[in-house]
Amino acid sequence: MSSPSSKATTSKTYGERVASHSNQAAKDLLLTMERKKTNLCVSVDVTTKEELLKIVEAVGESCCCVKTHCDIISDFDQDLVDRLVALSKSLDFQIFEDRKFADIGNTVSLQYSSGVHRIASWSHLTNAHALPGDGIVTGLSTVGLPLSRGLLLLAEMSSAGSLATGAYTIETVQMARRHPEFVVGFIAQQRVERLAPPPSSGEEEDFLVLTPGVGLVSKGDKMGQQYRTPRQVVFESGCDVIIVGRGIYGGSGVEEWKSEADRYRVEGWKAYEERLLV
Ligand code: S5P
Repeated sequence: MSSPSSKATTSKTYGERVASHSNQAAKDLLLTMERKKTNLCVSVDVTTKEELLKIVEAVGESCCCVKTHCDIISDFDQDLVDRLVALSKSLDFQIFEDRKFADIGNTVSLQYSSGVHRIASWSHLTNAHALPGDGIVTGLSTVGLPLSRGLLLLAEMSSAGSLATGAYTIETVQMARRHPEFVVGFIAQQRVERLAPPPSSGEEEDFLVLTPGVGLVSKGDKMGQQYRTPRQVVFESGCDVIIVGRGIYGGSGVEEWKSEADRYRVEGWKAYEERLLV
């Protein structure tokens, strides 16, 4: 049998992959996934604090990560942050603010550290578009690295007609490789690092691929969203984390949120176990 380090990323367990990461947020996410047997990230896109906390309380046990859009919450305040962070500890999940930064380095460093949201103070992971060039990573890393945060680059999107394809996706992978201490992976629909030429150093690399556009029932919405199943995402495309929003919180109350979250957890984990056997 080959040693864990010589295996392909998708043949390793999440636990085995911890050693391939130097970034603390990446390590913590993988450890959480292994410990809780879940590769589910729940996207809680609701507009009030109480709604958000109620959903997180219901789904927190089933997921490794909760994804937020803090700028859609009308009564966002420090109390929400304190309660969300407390839930992340008691229910054992990471927090991912889906901020999709897209400006020059100086501006994003201020957007990340300051303003009403002070994202870096509470969110373990955040994400950015590669569009502005390497300065966006440098700007965010000056704030995030001292706090042991991690960054995901948007290499592809789930929406119809996305322009993040081809050379743009490959350039995004190359950008990630230039910042291995802070960029821990991608938002993408497949193992995008395999689209780019292998790293020139010949060194082994390990990126986390978090994938939105996941649904067991719906195939999409009226605004361009496109859904695939957990099996298509994790087994067929080799992605690591399924991001599910309306498929879970679209349910009508606590019991339904809980059972839907657990259903996605089971489906995602089954697909991961199946891929380990290949
Ligand atoms: O390509 C993307 C990237 C992201 S982060 N497509 C997406 O849908 N997202 C986010 O994932 C989106 O902003 C939303 O918060 C979530 C998908 O939600 P759902 O309700 O469609 O599952």
